[in-house]
Amino acid sequence: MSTYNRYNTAKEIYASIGVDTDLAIQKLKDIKISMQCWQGDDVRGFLTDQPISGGISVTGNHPGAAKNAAELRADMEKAFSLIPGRHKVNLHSIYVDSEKKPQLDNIAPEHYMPWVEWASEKSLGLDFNPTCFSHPLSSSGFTISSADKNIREFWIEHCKRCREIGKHFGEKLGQTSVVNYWFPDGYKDIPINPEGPRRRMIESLDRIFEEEMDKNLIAESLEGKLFGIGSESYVTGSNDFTAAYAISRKKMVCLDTGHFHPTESIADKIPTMMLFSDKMLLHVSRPVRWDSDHVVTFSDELKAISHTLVRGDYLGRVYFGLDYFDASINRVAAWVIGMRNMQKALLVALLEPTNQLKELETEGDYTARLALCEELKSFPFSDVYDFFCEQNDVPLREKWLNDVKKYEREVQFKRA
Ligand code: RNT
Ligand code: ZN
Repeated sequence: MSTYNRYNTAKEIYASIGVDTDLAIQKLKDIKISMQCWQGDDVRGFLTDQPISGGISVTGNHPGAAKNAAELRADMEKAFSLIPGRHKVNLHSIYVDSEKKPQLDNIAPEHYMPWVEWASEKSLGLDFNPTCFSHPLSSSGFTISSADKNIREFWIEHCKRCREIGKHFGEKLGQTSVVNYWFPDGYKDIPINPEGPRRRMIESLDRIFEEEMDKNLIAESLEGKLFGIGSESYVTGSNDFTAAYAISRKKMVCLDTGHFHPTESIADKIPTMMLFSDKMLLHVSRPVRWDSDHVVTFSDELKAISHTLVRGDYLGRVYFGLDYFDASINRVAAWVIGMRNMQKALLVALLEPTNQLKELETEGDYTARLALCEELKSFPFSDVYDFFCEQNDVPLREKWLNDVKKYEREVQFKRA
């Protein structure tokens, strides 16, 4: 049966429970997901040869990682050609693309010019991140909450410069640039004075954000963390600290799905956050036992998050960024898998008769609520996703893998 015919059958099935598949597709098309550049080169960047540090790590040795910005862009283009829709690219400050190699407290928009030109040509948005890890000045385990004034000043300046760059991206591309702040600061062992670093972090952050910036150009978020390797006992920017700071300063909270206890549901945190802030950022990742940043799968948690977003009508208030790095598989495939999974989960949620379910809940008919939710799980959403792929000229189902294998043979494996 053709994709179109399958779609029409699915459309009828969904229509029988009051769901408009055309509308769901329309909404899905408008959702931009920020694709993390750092999946393409194992979070190395193009500034130094420092190994990755700061409580995060990449494992695997699949050949063909991008070695420079041109290769990284080519790889991302390949991935985008296999993902329906127009999206965004998430850069870290270490992805400088210029002759000059500036210090992190010296970076400026000029060092990212080719990225802006490329994004503008491809109609992509650009997001940005300070890189407060993998650097000699973060090797003590502290950055903006360090007791050492020189260390604090260096990272404050770095973050201020990142804001300027984000603002520049927003101006040049006509799309809000999301700048996300995350600090690895913490103690391996139990601190006597947990308040000290947090007070310093507040002071540093207030200085970073001193200058008001146009929220249409730059939307800023703070990402908390449970722990990292080397900060097992204490993280200055814990979830509670970060959420409280962000809300009190009218910044966004970034919830990273890898930064919580394994049994904690992120889906349930979103509606609470949305009561206290206008917008938020989601870092979609997959923790396996810890914040291991595995490739995002089509998991129950991902679906639960998507359901929460649709049911609460939060889609217009949430920015999406993928955040994982896996070097054990083809890096382009890793992007495609995660991006398509995010879309599929959102589509499943968009194909739900939300109002009907809300009514059942209000009436107290929990039997029908559960029965319908369970039946919906085996509705033919994949026929709708296939149709969406076809409309967007990208391969259906597993067919995209052929393209990646070919690219791997012809491009990635030929790299030095
Ligand atoms: C680390 C955070 C952070 C990073 C990226 C590379 O725990 O999740 O978002 O993964 O900045
Ligand atoms: Zn993250």
